[in-house]
Formats: sequence, C-alpha cells, structure tokens
Amino acid sequence: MAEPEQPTRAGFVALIGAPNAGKSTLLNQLVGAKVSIVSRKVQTTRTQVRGIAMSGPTQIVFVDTPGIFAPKRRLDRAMVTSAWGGATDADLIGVLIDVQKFDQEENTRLLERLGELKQPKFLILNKVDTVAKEKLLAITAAVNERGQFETTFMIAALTGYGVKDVLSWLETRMPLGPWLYPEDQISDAPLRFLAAEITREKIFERLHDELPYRSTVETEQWQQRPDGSVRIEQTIYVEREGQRKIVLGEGGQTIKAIGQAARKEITEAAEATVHLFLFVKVRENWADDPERYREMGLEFPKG
Ligand SMILES: Nc1nc2c(ncn2[C@@H]2O[C@H](COP(=O)(O)OP(=O)(O)OP(=O)(O)O)[C@@H](O)[C@H]2O)c(=O)[nH]1
Ligand SMILES: [Mg+2]
Repeated sequence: MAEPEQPTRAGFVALIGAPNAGKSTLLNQLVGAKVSIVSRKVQTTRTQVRGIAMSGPTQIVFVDTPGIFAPKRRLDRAMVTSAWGGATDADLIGVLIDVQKFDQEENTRLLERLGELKQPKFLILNKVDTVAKEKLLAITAAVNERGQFETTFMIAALTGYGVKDVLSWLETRMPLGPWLYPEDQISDAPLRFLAAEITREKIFERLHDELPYRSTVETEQWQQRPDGSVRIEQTIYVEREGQRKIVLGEGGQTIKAIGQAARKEITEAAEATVHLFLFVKVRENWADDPERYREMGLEFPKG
C-alpha cells in the first residue's frame, strides 16, 4: 500500500555573511547546479540570487545575497541594502562564517546587527577543510556566545561536506503550503541575467585590483536563430579608457579569453550553441546611473 502523501512545505532561506564567506558556493551545492557566480575575490555577488532546492516534500528557496560589509560607494550601499532585504524577507536565516576569518571585523559587526532581524537564525561554519578540528569547537562556542542560533552546522561548501545535513534539517522547518515554483526549476533568474553574471565571473577571474569593481556586464541581445543557436551580445561597462584597454588586453587577448570562457559556460546554461559577442564601453558614471542598477536588480540608493 502506498504511504499517505506528506503535506508539502515551502519557504525562503536567506544566506547572509561577510564577503567571500562562501554563500554562493553553498547555494550552488544546495541546488546542485551553478546558479550564482563564485570567485576568490570579495564582493562578487551584487544582488539577491535565488536557487531552488527540493528535499522530500519540501521546496526550499535559498536566497544568496551580497556580502555584508561597511559600504563606501553607491554600489556598495545598494549591495548591502539588498543583502539585508533578502534576510528580512526570508522565513529563516542562515548566517555563514568563514572559519579562517571568524574574528574579522565584518563578522563582529554582522553578529552585532543580527538582533535587528526577527527571524530564527542558524549558524553555518564554512571552510572547515582549512582549519584544524580542535579549533572548530572553540570557534563554535565563540560565535554562539555572540548570537542566538537554533543550531550550528560545520560544512565545506567547496566539497559539499555537510551540505546534505543542512538540507535535511531545513526540510521540516519550512512552513506548510504549496510549492512556489515547479518542482524541476532551480532558479528564478532569466538566462540573460545568468549569462551576464557568467561573463562578470570571468572578469573577476582574469582581471585584478580595481577593475572587477569598476565594471559591470549587461546582456543586450538574446536572439534565437532558426538553426537553434543563440546570438548573444553583451556590453561590459568600465569607467575609464585605460580600463577599457586592460579589458581588451594586448591585441584583444584578454577579452578573447573572457569571451571563450564565458561562451563555454553560457552554452551549458542555455543548452544551445552560443555565439557570444562582447563589447566594452566607457561609461564614466555607470555606477551612478539608475539604469545600471535596474539591470542588476538593485534598488538605486539616492544621495
Ligand atoms: N577551502 C574552501 N574554500 C571555499 C569553501 N567554500 C567556498 N570557498 C571559496 O571561497 C571563495 C569565495 O566563495 P564565494 O562563494 O564566491 O563567496 P561569497 O560569500 O558568495 O562571496 P561574495 O559574493 O563576495 O559575498 C571562493 O574562492 C570559493 O571557492 C570551502 O568550503 N573551503
Ligand atoms: Mg557570492
């Protein structure tokens, strides 16, 4: 005899933490596919990115957020506001801490401000592969002293270690109710957004210092061809002519490498042959242009 069907559950879990804590890496592991870009550099994620996972009768919508830090520029402020917004709207909040840097100032400040968020929180100590086991208990105790957490997980988002435990714990913590997305959907972001993010990830991988932070990528054209392939045009905005030259590289080498790497990954995401055309434009004030924020899904901070 078939077992009686379990009631379905669905809800939102925000992942918040300092820049580089591993939020996007964890989101991708939870979902089982790459929906959010990752880099070794801080401040990679700029807006909320949703990834959808199923665990038994439960659908969990994970919300990856930009890292929380002390903002300086307008874009920084929009990112941090977006991160707090993601947390405010969630049913449950997962606070990620990189165990290598658990006492860094950003974590101290984040833990101090957690009380502003009314939802229940749980702690995720990440990158446990980088620290000796004995240290982890001391870190767990120290962090739990500074905040109220329902439970603590020790994971390595990079390898997937401990990630299943997070999912199964969340399974019964989501509110009863119908699923919010079709069962097989893994993201709510349009492909053109993901494609722009993939190219931005390649910029973060290949360019250094200020450049990743002084540039943004937008998908301008997404044209389905009769043969099933897609023609995609993207614009990389930078602030100075000098930056444009760096993105292009000697004899166009750098942009070519960025394009090749991006095309490969966009092809997988789009499940179609992709023709990718990248254009680099100097737009001195792109970081003060409301239109750029709209494209990124960010609110434009006034003043
Ligand atoms: N050793 C190790 N590295 C990890 C682990 N999880 C993530 N990383 C690395 O940490 C770096 C940052 O990862 P991201 O997922 O981009 O971090 P994030 O919190 O999303 O960063 P922002 O978007 O900038 O806030 C990347 O180089 C990851 O490969 C882990 O469990 N162990
Ligand atoms: Mg991220």
